[in-house]
Amino acid sequence: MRSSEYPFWPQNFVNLYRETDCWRGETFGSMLRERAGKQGKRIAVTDGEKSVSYAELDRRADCLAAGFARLGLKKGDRAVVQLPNRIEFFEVIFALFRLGALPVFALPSHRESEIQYFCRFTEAVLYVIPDCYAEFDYRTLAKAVQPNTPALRQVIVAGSSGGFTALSELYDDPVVPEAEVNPDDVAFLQLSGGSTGLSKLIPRTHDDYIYSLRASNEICRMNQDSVYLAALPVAHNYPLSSPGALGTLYAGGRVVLAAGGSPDETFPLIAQEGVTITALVPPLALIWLEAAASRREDLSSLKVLQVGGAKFSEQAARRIKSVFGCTLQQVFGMAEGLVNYTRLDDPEETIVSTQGKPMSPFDEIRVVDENDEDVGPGEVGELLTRGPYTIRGYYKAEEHNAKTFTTDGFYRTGDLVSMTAAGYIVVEGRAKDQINRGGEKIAAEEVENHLLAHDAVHDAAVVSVPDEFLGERSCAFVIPRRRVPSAGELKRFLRERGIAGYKIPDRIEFIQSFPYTPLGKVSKKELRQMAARITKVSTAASI
Ligand code: AMP
Ligand code: DBH
Repeated sequence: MRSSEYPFWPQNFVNLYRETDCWRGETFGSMLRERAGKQGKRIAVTDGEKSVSYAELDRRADCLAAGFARLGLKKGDRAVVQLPNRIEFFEVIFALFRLGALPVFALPSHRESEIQYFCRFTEAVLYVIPDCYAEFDYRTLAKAVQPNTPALRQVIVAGSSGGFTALSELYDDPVVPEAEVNPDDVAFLQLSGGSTGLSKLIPRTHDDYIYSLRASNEICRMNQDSVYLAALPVAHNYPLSSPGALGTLYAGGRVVLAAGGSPDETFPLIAQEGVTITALVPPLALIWLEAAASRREDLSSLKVLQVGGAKFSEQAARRIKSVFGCTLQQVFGMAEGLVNYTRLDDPEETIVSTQGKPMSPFDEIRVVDENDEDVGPGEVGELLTRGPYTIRGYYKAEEHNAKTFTTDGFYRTGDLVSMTAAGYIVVEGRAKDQINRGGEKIAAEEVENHLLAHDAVHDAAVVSVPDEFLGERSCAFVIPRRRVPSAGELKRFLRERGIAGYKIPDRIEFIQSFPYTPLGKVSKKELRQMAARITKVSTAASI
């Protein structure tokens, strides 16, 4: 596995992280086996109706691993997993972990364009989907993708198979997996939001990810009595690992799966299951704040409400404690690794006004200017980081890695931050060409490339516009060729190209030419200002 496709830590760091007990030599397979041995009867995961105990989850993962092996799946093979918050998600990923096959964590909102890319780029041999979810039939998506993905041998459906292989038919009698899985093997590929073109894939090892769970659990005080509500799509790094569903399983607690994050879907579950902790993105936190006043469910079991994925406004942050009677925890993390938390016993001022501090004493942080020189205390610069659970490079991305990582292995986060005197991070902006739409990241270049495929588009530039609810929305500036298409036509075109809905620009503006920087690059800064002005005018006009 130690190939240039999966960049790894240099030996001196490997030694350090082992000596300091960060990397303890556990795997996801062994972790579940151990919990099943110690507390087999306790519920591991429930959706409020169906539940699976630790012993059952362990057993079902073994059965499914045998079924996958029957299909020819081997250690190191990739499997694109696109499952919503259902118990099968855990059975599938633990089965893959047991075989040493790598889940590639697609999100339910991904469509043909993203899925085809994941399948092709990783040469995935399996693609696992639900039948239908959120009024979308994933079998149709699989049918569209399959002819263009030669390595893909099987589409597996959790639910009614529609001509593909049913997941339910793969629970064979357990067999001993052929190959041993090692703690320093890559366990899965997580997705980055990306900034240049398509999402990059993030190789995370058992050792490094399990360390991040252990460190998260300590900070979030997770234990056997913790009940974690997955309100966000559980394949995403934040609800998966900060401490998320996997952190909860590591602690021996109970994971409660909500099909969606709305108060209708989550509040009854909180009351029924006695949820103690959950994770939200800022727009969802605003919806919950709004709903709490008029709802009757008893939410008093909730001890910690995490908000992260995008910057949470201080004003809204101040309301959490009084409305929910629990502690707010700000979470500033990334699938590449580094996660920052405010601590549960931090002063309220720190909790509402910062995005926390690194979870591990072995996280190394630098805040630098354009020349990679450290900025002064309190000044704004780009955040660089390196540590025991932060990758040293993306999967199969040598050229990109050379730009995104310093020669001594720091990851350039693309986030502009300042540090308080107490070492807490405040997110101040972004240097990367990305829109953060309420926690959903959009790589501007990816959408621009799709727009450029349209006959009537000469050039395109996508930027963010401030938005009270989502934090940011997206605006595409388009220079038309001779004929000016309508905004609706372009949005339809993007949808037909099969991109996730959140990437479709909220607004499309036609323009004769772009503003340029003195160096001759399209000035996104000026375009952002223009977009903000246009939006303000049109919002004022509609009031
Ligand atoms: P990704 O690399 O796709 O996993 O996305 C991680 C990025 O999300 C970070 O680099 C930040 O830009 C953004 N992010 C995550 N949490 C926060 C937060 N609490 N405040 C501001 N930005 C955040
Ligand atoms: O936005 C993220 O990617 C994120 C946010 C909070 C994350 O990956 C995490 C915590 O682990």
